Amino acid sequence: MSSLPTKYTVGDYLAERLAQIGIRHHFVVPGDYNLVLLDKLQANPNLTEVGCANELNCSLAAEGYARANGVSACVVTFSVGALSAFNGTGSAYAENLPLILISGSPNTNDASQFHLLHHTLGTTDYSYQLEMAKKITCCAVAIARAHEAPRLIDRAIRHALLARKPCYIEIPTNLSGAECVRPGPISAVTDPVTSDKAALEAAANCAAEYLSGKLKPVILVGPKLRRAGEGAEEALIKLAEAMGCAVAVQPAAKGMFPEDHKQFVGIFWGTVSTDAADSIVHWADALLCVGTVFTDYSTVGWTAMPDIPLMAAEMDHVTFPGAHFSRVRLGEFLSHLATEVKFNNSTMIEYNRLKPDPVLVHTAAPGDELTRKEISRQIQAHIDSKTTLFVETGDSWFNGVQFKLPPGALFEIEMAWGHIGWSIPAAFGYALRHPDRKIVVMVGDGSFQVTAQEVSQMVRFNLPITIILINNRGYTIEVEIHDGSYNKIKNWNYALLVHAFNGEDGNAKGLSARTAGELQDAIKVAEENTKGPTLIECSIDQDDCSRELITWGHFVAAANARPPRLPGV
Ligand code: DPX
Ligand code: MG
Repeated sequence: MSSLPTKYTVGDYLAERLAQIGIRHHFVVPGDYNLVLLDKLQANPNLTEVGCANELNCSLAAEGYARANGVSACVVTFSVGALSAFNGTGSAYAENLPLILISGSPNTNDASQFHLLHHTLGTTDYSYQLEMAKKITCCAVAIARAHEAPRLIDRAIRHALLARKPCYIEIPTNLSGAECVRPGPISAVTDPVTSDKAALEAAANCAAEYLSGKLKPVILVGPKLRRAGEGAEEALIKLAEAMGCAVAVQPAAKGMFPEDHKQFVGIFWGTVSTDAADSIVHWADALLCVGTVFTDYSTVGWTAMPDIPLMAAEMDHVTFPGAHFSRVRLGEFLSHLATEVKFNNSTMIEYNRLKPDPVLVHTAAPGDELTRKEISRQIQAHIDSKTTLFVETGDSWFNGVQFKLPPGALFEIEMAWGHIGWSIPAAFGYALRHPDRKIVVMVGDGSFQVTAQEVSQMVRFNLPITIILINNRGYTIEVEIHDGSYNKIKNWNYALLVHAFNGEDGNAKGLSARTAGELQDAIKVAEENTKGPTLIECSIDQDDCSRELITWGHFVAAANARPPRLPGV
């Protein structure tokens, strides 16, 4: 700690807070409004600066880092940078990830002198970026004087950590190096809020009583379970075992309840569910929803919205039919309820009757043309306990949720925000925090084209990420929702592109597979390439998409096409 400054500037203060909350890498794109700030962050020995190709990718890389680390930081310049970074910030909001968006801004004298400035809208009101940030973060602050910085920085970071949402900190270019006071104990920023004891007790009693009056309880797990942290995932396993009931999982929560657990009954995704998850969820007479998110996508165009009253256990409150309890932390609630519930395995008995037999998977001959099913078969064999699988928006979602995750394997999906191109920068950010994990990305050709540059950062940092690029020549998921010529895209030579990213010193490998044998060989190359990313372009027929995608697409299209409701109807 001896190298930490004795006199603090605003930039030093921020750097120290980022390091204290466990950030080891901060993602940046430089610009003249943030250069002094970047110098200050660089000077902190506990932070490593990670440059990104553009601010969209920078924000999505930070989004991925927050998935791995629990919190992340993205540093950009005013407007031209920040407006692009708002997209990844929106993702962090929708996906419940505390991403700290930090933007440089104009010199504090310029607004009062009515100066027109570069990188701005060409008006002299520079508050618009802060106003926009307020809509997509849980706390947005603009530092106008150095002495306010400690209070505002601490406030924004604490809000983000507690709410599991992004925050925004704006620092004028002439304040990053301005002196401010030293930081106080970090516990004031990071200490968790604990449950209100009376509310916790009452919520658990109420839930236990409600469940004891029901015959067929089922637990439905949603993506906010992992985001809640504080031991909520472990507590859920204890509760499930105490209840003995079936546990279904939403697609965005895949892997948050172990798939090898005997009470796991599949992914509940309406008519495109895996195993018999939909049958058992619809058979239930009580549904304990733990961190669930119901959207048009997760409910298959609202066709799979459960039609019984829901008991919703959220990150910081629980709501049951007839009662609401504020300030109840999810982990504490689940642990407490586990000690009060009665064992009732009726839904497991029924599920074991309904459970489909394992599907026999056909193995293609080496010379056979590559198909979607053969790609999945080979990836399934490649997934082990150290794998984290990223599945991109597109048919990769539907192929991804079908995988059987062995213990320890992790699954990442961005189903709420659904930004095509997310998986490449997000996997890059995630890999920096977890270099020990075997990271596999399944991404479509259309998505890859949005953020392809970030493969060059995987090259720069020697990250052995495997990218399975499924080239079906266009936006197939959109074809199933609503077709038109706009769903066609320009084909690229993806394997060669990766070689271009190598420049003179990279270790990336780019391969293309048209047959089952070629894919097998390419996966071997990826396994042996420990010094950089390997991209395998898998060419498949344009119409070779999952049955689930087509079915889901039809229902989502129908929901999109509902005619406007007339007033009073
Ligand atoms: C769009 C989507 O090639 O996957 O499997 O072929 O569908 P599939 P691709 O990656 O194409 C993706 C494409 C265009 N969605 O089908 S899902 C609309 C969209 C989005 N995000 C952004 N822009 C448009 N989801 C940033
Ligand atoms: Mg495609």
